[in-house]
Formats: sequence, C-alpha cells, structure tokens
Amino acid sequence: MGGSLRKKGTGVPICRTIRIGLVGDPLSGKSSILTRFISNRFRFEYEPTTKNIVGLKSYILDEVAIPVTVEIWELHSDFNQPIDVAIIVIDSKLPINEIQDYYMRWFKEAQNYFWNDIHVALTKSELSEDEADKFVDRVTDALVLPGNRKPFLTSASSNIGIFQMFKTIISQKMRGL
Ligand SMILES: Nc1nc2c(ncn2[C@@H]2O[C@H](COP(=O)(O)OP(=O)(O)OP(=O)(O)O)[C@@H](O)[C@H]2O)c(=O)[nH]1
Ligand SMILES: [Mg+2]
Repeated sequence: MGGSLRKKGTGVPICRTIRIGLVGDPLSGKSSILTRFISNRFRFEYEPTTKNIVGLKSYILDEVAIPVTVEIWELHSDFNQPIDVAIIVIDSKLPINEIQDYYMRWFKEAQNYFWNDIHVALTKSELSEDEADKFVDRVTDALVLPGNRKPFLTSASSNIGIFQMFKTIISQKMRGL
C-alpha cells in the first residue's frame, strides 16, 4: 500500500490502493467472492479460473473520508503479485481436520511469497446465526490465526459476510493494523 495521505500543501486526500489476493484450492469459492464484491452477482455454474484475474472498486472510506481503490486479485498462474493482504479461501463444508491441513498448506505458501498479512474466508456457509457463531469458534480454535484473528464466514450465494469482510480488512489496513 503506497503513498502519503495528503498531497503536500493542498490538503487534498490522495487515493490509496490496497491489493488483496484471494488464494485457495479450485472450487473453494474465490471467483464467487470476487464477483459478489465487485458486481454484486452470483452464478451457480462453475467456470474454472486458470489465470490471475483482478477486479477493481473505488471507495470513500466512511470513518476517515479517504478515497481508496481496492484491487481484488484471484491468484492462479503467477503468485508473484505485490499484494498487501492475502485471504486464504476455504470451503466451510470441509471437515474440520481437513480445514486445518488446508490452512497450513496455504499458510506456508503465503510465507513463501512473503505475504505476511493473512486472513481466512470460510465460504458457502449458509448457516443459521447460532450455528454460524459456533462454527466460527470451532474453526478459530482449530486454526489459531496470527494476531488471534477470527476467520470470516461468508456465502456468495446468500450474500453473507463478504462486504463486511472487505470493509473490516480495508479499515484495518488503512489504520495500519
Ligand atoms: N451454495 C454455494 N455455492 C457456492 C458459493 N460460493 C461458490 N459456490 C459454488 O462453488 C463453485 C466454485 O466456485 P468458484 O467461485 O468458481 O470457485 P474458485 O475458487 O474460483 O474455483 P477455481 O477458479 O477453479 O479456482 C461454483 O459452482 C459456485 O457456484 C456459496 O456461497 N454457496
Ligand atoms: Mg475462480
């Protein structure tokens, strides 16, 4: 993430760019997150992604009134992207022990590329509120994410958790957390 907050002498806020990478196994739900966030659409038909794709969105961040452009990358062919944040995308329907192995495998991959700001998105989660909270607690205990973070529970089909996830991540990044 580059640039200072204000152009010297003008008081005009400069737009910041935040690059967020979605990584994970085929079918985990990366494209569906990207499409929901960028165009608020969802498709049940599966179309594999083979190359890196990027979606752009520009915001004025509420709390600080700073313009920000978000690049959402779905990473496949070339992982050498200078991303600020990596989201490991995991299908919430996997058994908990498989979620643990999956996370460890992608966590190591993220370290290989020096992505050190890592979040987890659990996808395809069409659970009741009560079940959702319990599930997040189970996965939080099983994974022990850096900085005691919690995984984000999302469903692209039901439009749950995706806008909130990006809002949280972008706000944290803007505040330097
Ligand atoms: N029920 C349900 N299905 C979903 C959800 N998100 C994704 N899917 C389905 O899961 C399949 C795979 O989703 P994609 O988003 O294409 O997965 P991907 O990770 O981009 O896959 P690759 O591009 O091959 O790496 C598609 O058939 C989607 O419709 C969800 O929230 N709920
Ligand atoms: Mg895809």
